[in-house]
Amino acid sequence: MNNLNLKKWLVIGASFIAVAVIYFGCQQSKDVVSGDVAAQVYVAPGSYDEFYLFASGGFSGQIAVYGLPSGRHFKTISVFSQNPETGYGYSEETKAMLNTSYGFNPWDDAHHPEFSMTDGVPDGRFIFINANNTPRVARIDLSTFETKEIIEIPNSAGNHASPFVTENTEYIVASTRFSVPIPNADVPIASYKENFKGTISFIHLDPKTEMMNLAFQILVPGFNYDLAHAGKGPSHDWAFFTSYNSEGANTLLEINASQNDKDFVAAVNWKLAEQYVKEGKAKTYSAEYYRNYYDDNKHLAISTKNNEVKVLDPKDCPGMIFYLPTPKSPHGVDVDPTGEYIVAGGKLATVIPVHSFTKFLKAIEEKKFDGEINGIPILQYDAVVAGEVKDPGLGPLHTEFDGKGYAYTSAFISSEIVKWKIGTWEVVDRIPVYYSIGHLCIPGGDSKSPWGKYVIALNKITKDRYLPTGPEICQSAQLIDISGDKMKLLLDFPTVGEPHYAQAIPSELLMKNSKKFYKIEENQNPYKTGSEKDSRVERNGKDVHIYLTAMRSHFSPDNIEGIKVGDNVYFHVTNLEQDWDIPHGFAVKGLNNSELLVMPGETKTILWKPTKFGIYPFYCTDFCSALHQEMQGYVRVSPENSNVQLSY
Ligand SMILES: [Cu+2]
Repeated sequence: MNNLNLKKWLVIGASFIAVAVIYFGCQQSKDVVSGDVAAQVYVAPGSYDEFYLFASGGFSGQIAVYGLPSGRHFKTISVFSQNPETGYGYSEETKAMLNTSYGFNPWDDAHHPEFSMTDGVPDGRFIFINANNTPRVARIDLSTFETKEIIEIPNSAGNHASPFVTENTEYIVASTRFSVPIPNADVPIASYKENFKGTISFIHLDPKTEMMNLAFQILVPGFNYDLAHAGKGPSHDWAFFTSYNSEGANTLLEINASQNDKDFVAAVNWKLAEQYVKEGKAKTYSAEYYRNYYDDNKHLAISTKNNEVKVLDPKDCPGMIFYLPTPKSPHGVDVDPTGEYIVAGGKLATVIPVHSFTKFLKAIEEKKFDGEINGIPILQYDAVVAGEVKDPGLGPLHTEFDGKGYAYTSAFISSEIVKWKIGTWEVVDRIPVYYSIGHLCIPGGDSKSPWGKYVIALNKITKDRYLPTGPEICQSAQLIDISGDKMKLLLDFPTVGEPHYAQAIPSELLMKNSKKFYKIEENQNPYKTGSEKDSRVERNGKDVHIYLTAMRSHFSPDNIEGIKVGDNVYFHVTNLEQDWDIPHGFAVKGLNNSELLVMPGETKTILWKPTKFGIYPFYCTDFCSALHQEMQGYVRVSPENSNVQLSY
């Protein structure tokens, strides 16, 4: 073959490959997304989505709110991280939300949102979420989409197995991923087996005040407690926690914590634990932890410090906690809508083990134990297991339910969702996801009564699915229709931060309670300015308090003189508007801080410490009206020793 002929063949060959790629490529994408998909996710302009999806922001420390089926991003709720977009954690009123026993803590890693429930069904009042790094649980009010309360959890590290709620939100449960000395102590790390312990915490939600309070903790062996779910129906009194590292390794866990064929699901009878606390069986440990509460009338966060916690030792509390052997390094633990089946996701297991609650009770009665650890009886695997789902995909992690007798399990390594039938344990369908799914979410999918229309895959890796954005590509959610026999992929949408877990709820449950503005007459902020005529500037030594009002389209006062270098200038901005969706913003040149975003009827304060004399404009940062651009003012800053009088 001469060169020309070779070239010709190469061209023909290349063309064939190109055609084949286009053809098979199209075939593949047709197989993945077909038919009337666009119509199923299209929410026409002006129309509302059917569900709200609340996804954890992972290392953003926040919660992102999306509509379903559209995947439109509506809001980022500030929870554990400062947010310069709203001033959360920067304004004087909100800083205290981020107080901890380690000081002001402006960031965390948020993983698992969980709705409050009534009778085992999400009720639309609150959503809770955990902080993993500096152990905390937050409560977000779903009428305002604002974080209302954050409680720190002492004697804990890596608050991963949290915050899952009992059937009527009696308790929010939390457990330690990292075991540590309890109380914390300066000991050699190699003394892990001797000195390190885990805890399981029960946070009580007061039904009247709706405030959180750390009711008690249970001291458990030093494993890594990973995830949790409370029981429901017949298993109402119980909560279940997965654990791995029953080996007690403290180094190179990928090998050293993967030795045992089975680790454990810990089953805790919280009703009995409650009883033991009442009977005085708990020991009081000194432990410093904060509770931060945002008062909606004062528009102000208040921190209180607690100094002790009640701790139960399983050795003193028979019948309170049992271990269910579970293959192998289990991750998720999920309870089906009937409350009978407890499904574990062994990330290194070849099957999905499903425990039976009925068999579990019977095994306890018949004392089918295989020894004990630190006073916790270990049940025999065969005595508690209801069945195993064979061939569930590689790396099964989490399971949600559709309320029609099926379970859906995410498989991280094989990047798929596997649908299986409860009772027969047979796999009936599987669908690839793109890629490396962690959690998955069916609206109400961990409740007694799921709205089983969609499953949302929460994916860690999206290489080749989106436009490149530098070294980091977004994480992603995928919407999958589960209304028919076969799962059908409908939509990909990128997420804010890492969506570890998400929960969704019908929009109608939240829309009707949505708060439109705060009543100005109910505003009890100590720096409130009730009307424009009360706006003023007051000096108290080096502290200057500017009582500023905002109303379309001006600030009052808007010319302020007599501020000096070295002053602490507090801008207390009250938004006098009494209408929906009219926030005003505030920023002043050279402000070493975030902006303020002030909702109608609210007062918010930002601290400014001018370091150079001159003229400093301030303005409204949130477009509010046709004359928004006119909404501005000036501050004159004079040298420290100047005798320019205060005027406004
Ligand atoms: Cu404005």
